[in-house]
Amino acid sequence: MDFSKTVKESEGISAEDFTELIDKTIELLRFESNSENFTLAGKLVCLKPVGEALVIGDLHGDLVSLRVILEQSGFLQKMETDKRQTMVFLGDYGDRGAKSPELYYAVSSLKLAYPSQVVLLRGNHEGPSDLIASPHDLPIFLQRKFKEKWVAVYQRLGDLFGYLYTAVYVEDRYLMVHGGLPSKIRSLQEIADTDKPHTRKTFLEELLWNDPDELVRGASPSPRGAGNLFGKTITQEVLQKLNAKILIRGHEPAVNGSSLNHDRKILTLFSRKGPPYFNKFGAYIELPLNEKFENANQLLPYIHKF
Ligand SMILES: [Mn+2]
Repeated sequence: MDFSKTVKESEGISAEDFTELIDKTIELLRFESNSENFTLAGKLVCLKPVGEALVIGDLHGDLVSLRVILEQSGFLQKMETDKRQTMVFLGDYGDRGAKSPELYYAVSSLKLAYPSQVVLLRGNHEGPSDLIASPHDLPIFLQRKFKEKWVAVYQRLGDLFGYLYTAVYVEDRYLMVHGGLPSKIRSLQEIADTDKPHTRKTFLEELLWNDPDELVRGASPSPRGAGNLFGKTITQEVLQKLNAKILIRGHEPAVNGSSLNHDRKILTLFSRKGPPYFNKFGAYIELPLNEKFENANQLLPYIHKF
């Protein structure tokens, strides 16, 4: 896939063609089944421990950073020569960046071009319609781009959000989500079930919105207005219950693009740059999935910043 071409396309695209691409992505996700690289259980993607995964954090309409990541890593070529290479996005593609519509176009195009090698997770900015992140300026950027046709495009994007996955799991290794760990979660099945309405208010909200906190004991309501802050003991207990060693998540900016929490059991990746955030660098990781690591300190050699 020629990513520069996709970027150019995304810039001049009509509302009709944009909607058509989103529709195709929805159809693909709706009928998606197990592939060479992953098995699917509801909203959970179980990645096989083979090859490498390029994991990308929040992008928030920063198309330039996505381009830099793909160029610097050469990962599209790697995916083309080796079908066991996978790309995982941790969600939050839109809002806060002028290129938000183009970013949804770009990640949808990647999924369509490499269906068995790309995983799109849901961020809190792709939340359900009754749990919308604020400020939510995607509608403004859509309106600028598509004029009076923006509403239909927005509705289809909202439909797409409902088809995105909640988490990636690599057995005995990683759990990847946008936000963080719900204190009361007991099994992977409960993550798989986050497409069911009864789990919506409990686990989905927390997986999309939670943040680790070094001082909180247990869990306490998040100052974000949704989700919780969760403490170190929750990280230990939940990772053990789910048979994972390290949580990889996005959601929070970090000065150097990445940060560690909770005795190095949590890696946060933030991949966009520029206002309104203060980070000097964006970061991503190229993770060898077959290797077993005990803590995120051991992942540092695989993190790249830009
Ligand atoms: Mn977020």
